[in-house]
Amino acid sequence: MPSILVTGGCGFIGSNFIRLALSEDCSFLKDNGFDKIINLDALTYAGNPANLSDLEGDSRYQFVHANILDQALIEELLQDEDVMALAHFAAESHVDRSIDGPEPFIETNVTGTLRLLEAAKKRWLSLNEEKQAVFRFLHVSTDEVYGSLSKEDPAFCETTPYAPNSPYSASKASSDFLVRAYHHTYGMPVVTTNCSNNYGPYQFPEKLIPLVILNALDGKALPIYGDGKNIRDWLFVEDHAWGIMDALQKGALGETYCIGGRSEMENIQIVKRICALLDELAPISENPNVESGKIAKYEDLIKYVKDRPGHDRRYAINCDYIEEKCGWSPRETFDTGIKKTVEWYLANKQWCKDITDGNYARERLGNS
Ligand code: NAD
Ligand code: TDX
Repeated sequence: MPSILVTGGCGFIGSNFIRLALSEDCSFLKDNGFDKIINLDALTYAGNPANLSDLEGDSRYQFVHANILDQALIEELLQDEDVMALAHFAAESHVDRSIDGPEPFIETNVTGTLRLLEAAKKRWLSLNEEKQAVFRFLHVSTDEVYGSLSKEDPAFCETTPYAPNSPYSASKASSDFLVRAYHHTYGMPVVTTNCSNNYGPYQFPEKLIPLVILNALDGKALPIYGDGKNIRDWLFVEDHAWGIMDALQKGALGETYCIGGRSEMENIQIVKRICALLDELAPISENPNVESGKIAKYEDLIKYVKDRPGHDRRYAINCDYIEEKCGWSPRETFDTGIKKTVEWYLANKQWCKDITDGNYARERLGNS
C-alpha cells in the first residue's frame, strides 16, 4: 500500500496541497500509485488541524502528530507505511518571527530537514532497484534564498546565486544546500522547488494578505512597513500545489524549479486592492466592528509603520523553466485569486475567529 508523506500538512500550503491532491478533479494519487497521504505535523502555532477537518473519515488520509526532528519515529513510519515519496513543507515560515528569534528556524528548517533526509535515505537504500528509481524527496523552498532585486534586475531563476538576507531565508538556503548535497553525495532522488509569495485560503493571519483582510474587517489599522513599495510576486496557493505535483512527477533528479505567479505588485497596491474588494463585498456601513462615521472606506485604515529590519526590496520569479520542462503554469491571475481569497475569508469567519481568539491552540492542547 504505497503512500506519500507530507510534512507540515496542517499549515497553509501543505493543507491546500493535501486537499487538492485528494479532490475529485485531481488524479495525483492514482497516477502515482499512492493509496494514501500521511500528514506529519508537529502542530506549532502555525499548524491548525481545522485546516483539514473536512478530510476526517477519509481513508486516503492519515494524520501523525510528530516533529520532523524525531528521526527514529520517521524511519519507522516510512518503512511501516511503505512511503514512496516525501513532500517536505514543514518549516518555520515567518520572516518577522525569524528576526525576533532565529533559533527555532535553525532547529526545524536546518536540523529538521537533515533528520528527514537521513530517514529518507535509509528508506531509499532499503528498497530494491526498481523501487529506488521511483522514490522521491520533494523539498519545498522559497524565492527568498536569492536575496533582493532592484526594480531593473531580471527576475530570479534557477541559476541565480544564493544571497539570503534574513534568518528565515538563511535557514531555508541551508536546507536547500543539504538537499542538494544528499543528491550529489549519496545519489538521493531529490527535487527542489523555490516559489514566490503564496496567498489564498487557510493562510495564518500573521502574513500580509490575511492580516490586512482580518484587520480591516475588525476596523483595526492596516500596518504597511516602510514606504509600502516593496515588491513581491504573488502566487495563488492552489497553483503552487499543482506545481509541486508536476515537479514531483516530471521533475529531473537533483534539479530545482522556480515557481511564481507572474504577478509582481507593491505592497501598497495589494492592500489597496483588498480594501476595494472589501468595500464591495463587506461595506463599512454594514460592518458592526467599524464605528459608524469613523472612516468612509477601508483604505482609511492604512497606517505606515516602522520598516522590517533588512527588508528585501523586490522578489520576482521567472518560471519559464518549470513551464517548459514540466508543463506547469499558473491558472489564476492576481485579480481572480485575490477575489477568491477575500471571499473565502468572508465565508469562513469562524475559522478566523478561532485563530484570533486562540481557540484553535487551546483545542489542540486539550485545555479549551
Ligand atoms: P506555515 O507556517 O503555514 O506551516 C508550517 C507547518 O509546518 C505548520 O503546520 C507547522 O505546525 C509545521 N511544522 C513546523 N515545524 C515543524 C516541525 N519541526 N516538525 C513538524 N511540523 C512542523 O507555512 P507555509 O506558509 O504553509 O509554508 C510551507 C512551506 O513553503 C515552508 O517550507 C515555507 O518555507 C515554504 N514557502 C512558503 C511561502 C509562503 O508564501 N507562505 C512561499 C515560499 C515557500
Ligand atoms: O504587517 C505587515 N506589513 C507589511 O508591510 C506584514 C506582515 C508584512 N508587510 C510586508 C513585508 C513584505 O514586504 O508585506 C510583504 C509580505 O510580507 P509577509 O506576508 O510577511 O511575507 P514575506 O516576508 O514576503 O515572506 C513570505 O513569502 C516567502 C512567506 O512568509 C515566506 O514563508 C515565503 O518564503
